[in-house]
Amino acid sequence: MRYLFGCSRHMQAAFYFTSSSPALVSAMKVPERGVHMTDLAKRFEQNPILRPEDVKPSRPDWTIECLLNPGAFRYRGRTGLLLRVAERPPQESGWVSTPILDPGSDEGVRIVRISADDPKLQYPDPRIFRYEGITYLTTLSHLRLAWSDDGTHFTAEAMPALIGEGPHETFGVEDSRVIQIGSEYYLTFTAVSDRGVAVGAARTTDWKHFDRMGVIFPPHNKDCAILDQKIGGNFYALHRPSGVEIGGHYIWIARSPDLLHWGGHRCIAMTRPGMWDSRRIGAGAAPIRTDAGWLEIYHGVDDAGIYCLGLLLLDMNDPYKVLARSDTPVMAPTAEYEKRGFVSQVVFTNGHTVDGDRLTLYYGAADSVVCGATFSIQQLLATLK
Ligand code: MAN
Repeated sequence: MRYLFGCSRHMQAAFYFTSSSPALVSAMKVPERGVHMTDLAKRFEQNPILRPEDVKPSRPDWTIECLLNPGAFRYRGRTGLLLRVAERPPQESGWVSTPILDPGSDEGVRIVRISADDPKLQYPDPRIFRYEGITYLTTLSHLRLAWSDDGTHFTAEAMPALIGEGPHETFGVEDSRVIQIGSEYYLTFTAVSDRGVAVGAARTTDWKHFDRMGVIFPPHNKDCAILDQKIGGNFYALHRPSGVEIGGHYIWIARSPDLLHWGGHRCIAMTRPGMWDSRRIGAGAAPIRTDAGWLEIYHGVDDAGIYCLGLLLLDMNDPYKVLARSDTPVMAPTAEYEKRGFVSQVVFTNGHTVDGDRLTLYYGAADSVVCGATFSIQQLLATLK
């Protein structure tokens, strides 16, 4: 038996279940890219550096479907990644099931299980489904630490570092961004629930104890990247609210005296029709301080649903001012592990480390595995001239 669902996100895609293969299958044609670009990423030879099978599921009877989009930082001479681990119960033929955090239940988790041929089920995208007026995620994500001495070979911890807590995170926590201010690390992440998609924040000094700071940007908002230095007494954060009927998925900036109370919101970058970032854009990791200004690596999605990376350069003393922006991406899904996966044609980053001119970017490839690549910061800046 085969169940077919239309797909609006990728016009070329169909997602179906078969009785021989119970897992969700994404059958994707790779569209030809019409944009001329120079891919400046030097991908690690070891890619992918972490795959779902390298990590223990948080429950023995669950499957890790995707290991993706890590925050990155340095701590006591080592590189740390805060991985997003997306799990669910093994999928049964003819059924869709996803876990939801439910503090009221015995195990703290409830499984939503729906017959795949129920006419009320809508499956527009491998990441979500809709049923009886509620949009669910197909997986439940938590954040897990992995450590490395050389920035390339990582070992993941056995237990989650952060799992969803309270009513605003019942569908999980995703895609962390990490900055260091003195001895304190400050993280932002996507907090998902039936109440919406919001930005949560937490602080730590030892990567063992986390001080939760609650929701800092309410729904719909994600992709929050904070500058790691104050300018004129304020912190600045890039964030991505989404317009409902008017507007779109654009990058905004806000300022705060204390990393908790944010104001002075302004939209600084919109999508560009006909270009590589025509459908949606969102910030990556924290902007990098350079001689030319704050360099931000952001993701853009085009009309075919392809996720690429490009640059925004913000004024050093007034980050509301955009000095330059990439006309073409600096990295696009070209490797096989970026072209095919849970969501095909995706390079997505929210974590990097910087050592002089060398930028080491950690990224999720095809929403399935974690990879690394290096760039020269001067070479990136030169593309903006
Ligand atoms: C969204 C988020 C990311 C994901 C990309 C690509 O931006 O859900 O976590 O990596 O889509 O699917």
